[in-house]
Amino acid sequence: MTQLSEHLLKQNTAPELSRLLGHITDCCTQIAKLLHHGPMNDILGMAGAENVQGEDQKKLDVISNDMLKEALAKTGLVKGIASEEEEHCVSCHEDGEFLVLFDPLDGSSNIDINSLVGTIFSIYSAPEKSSIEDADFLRPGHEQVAAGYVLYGPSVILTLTTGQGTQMYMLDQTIGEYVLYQANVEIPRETQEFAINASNQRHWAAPMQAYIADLLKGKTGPRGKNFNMRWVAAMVGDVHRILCRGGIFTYPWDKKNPDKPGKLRLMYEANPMGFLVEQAGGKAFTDKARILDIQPDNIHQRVPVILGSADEVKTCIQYHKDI
Ligand code: AFP
Repeated sequence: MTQLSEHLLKQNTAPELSRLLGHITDCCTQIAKLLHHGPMNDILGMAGAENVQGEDQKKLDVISNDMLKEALAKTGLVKGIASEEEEHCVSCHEDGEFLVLFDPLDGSSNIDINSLVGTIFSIYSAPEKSSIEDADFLRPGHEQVAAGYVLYGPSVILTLTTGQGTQMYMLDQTIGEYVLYQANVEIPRETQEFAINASNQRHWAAPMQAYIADLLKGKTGPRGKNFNMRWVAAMVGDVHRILCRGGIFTYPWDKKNPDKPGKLRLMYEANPMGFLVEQAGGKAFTDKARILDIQPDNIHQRVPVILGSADEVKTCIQYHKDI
């Protein structure tokens, strides 16, 4: 079995990036251990505070954020970090070569029901200046040098891209190392499975209403086939399923929050997932544009997201052009 470090070497990954990925994944292994013992360590439940997005923080959101922040600051490789749980970027090491953005615990509403959660990360090369500010992070997703997530499920899975395809590694708990188990993941172009929070249906815009209505008509409808539905409520779990067996995932704009362009965050959710999905042959769009081409205007910017099997994403986007 090929270990992560060996595999990165085979792919001629820059040694500094390999080291950084080693530090991130080691920290995720520690988060996985904490999750494993969650109820015993009294780390479930609310932290009693809100993050910058106005969302209630779970204790584990705060703990995993602090763990990653501390681990990355120590490496000397990182100039600064930005996180879902931090209002502004945090400076780390003035000679650091990388900027790292992360959602320390995606899907944290799943923690208390022992369901899927994960850590999502996005890596850019750092600008050549000694101090950084939020504006230095505002670069389109196609400039990412690496992106990935660690899924804390029945197995701990790292899914990673450095721009040479999307690879999956599994944590071998006996040696504490991630080993390659699925090289060059390919998302099937076509699918019969979709993921959307249907409880928001009455709030969606007309194109999404029409698209989902046609999927639900099944074999006798305009799509001529039956569709299955899944919703994990953790993007990391839904995207993992799509990487494994195809599908379309969407969190569209809805008029419940008309001033917000979407729910999901561009820089530490949509961009890294978009990079992984495209590297596996899928597509990742808002309702208008390719996600990786968006010029961000804020580190916590939100976007509508439509991603997954290439042909199905194209079909969904077509509804947004036609209606
Ligand atoms: P957190 O990162 O705050 O846990 O939110 C998870 C998430 O952003 C994304 O991972 C899910 O797809 C989505 O929220 C679920 O949202 P609903 O609760 O509205 O279904």
